[in-house]
Amino acid sequence: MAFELPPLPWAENALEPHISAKTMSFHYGKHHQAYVTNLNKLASGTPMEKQSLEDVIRASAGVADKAGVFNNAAQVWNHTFFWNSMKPGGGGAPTGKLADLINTSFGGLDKFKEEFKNAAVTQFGSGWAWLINEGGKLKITKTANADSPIAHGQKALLTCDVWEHAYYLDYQNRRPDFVQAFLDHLVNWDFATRNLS
Ligand code: MN3
Repeated sequence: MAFELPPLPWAENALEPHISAKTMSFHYGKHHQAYVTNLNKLASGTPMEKQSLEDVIRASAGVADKAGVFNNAAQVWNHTFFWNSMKPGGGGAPTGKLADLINTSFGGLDKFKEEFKNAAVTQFGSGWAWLINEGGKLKITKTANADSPIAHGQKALLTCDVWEHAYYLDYQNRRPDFVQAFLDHLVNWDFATRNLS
């Protein structure tokens, strides 16, 4: 069975004015779609066709002649996770258990946002910033290019794509403004909470 481009969880213009419909049409309709198309070409006629996306990522991570498979499979997974990490009218504050974990792990929501923004802004070149759960202790990480927590046995709660294609049409070189908008207006705490269980 071929790998598929999952539907967006909201309309392409739903995140405006923070992320434009034009950015979404390229980012989802062209970039994300291309990773799916490329992965299917690479998987065609191999045992990968019957594997889950996560298994393909884990099996190809760090394998020299599987770099193309890894890059495309991880980017398919990372982007689907990124769309779900945002919602129209997002931002605000987490509640319940997640709020408690943010407080105990970072010393409060403002500290979390500061640390997440710093990771996202200092990722040199293309990559991702992540909130991950390590057995009840939350941590912020960053990965380069296509690299994904799936490849490292980590449990992700949220991510922000900091490849230039994620923000250049709307923010040009102002990555910090994009990350701030993600944290203040887009982040989907309900999705992060569901990932806790
Ligand atoms: Mn991207």
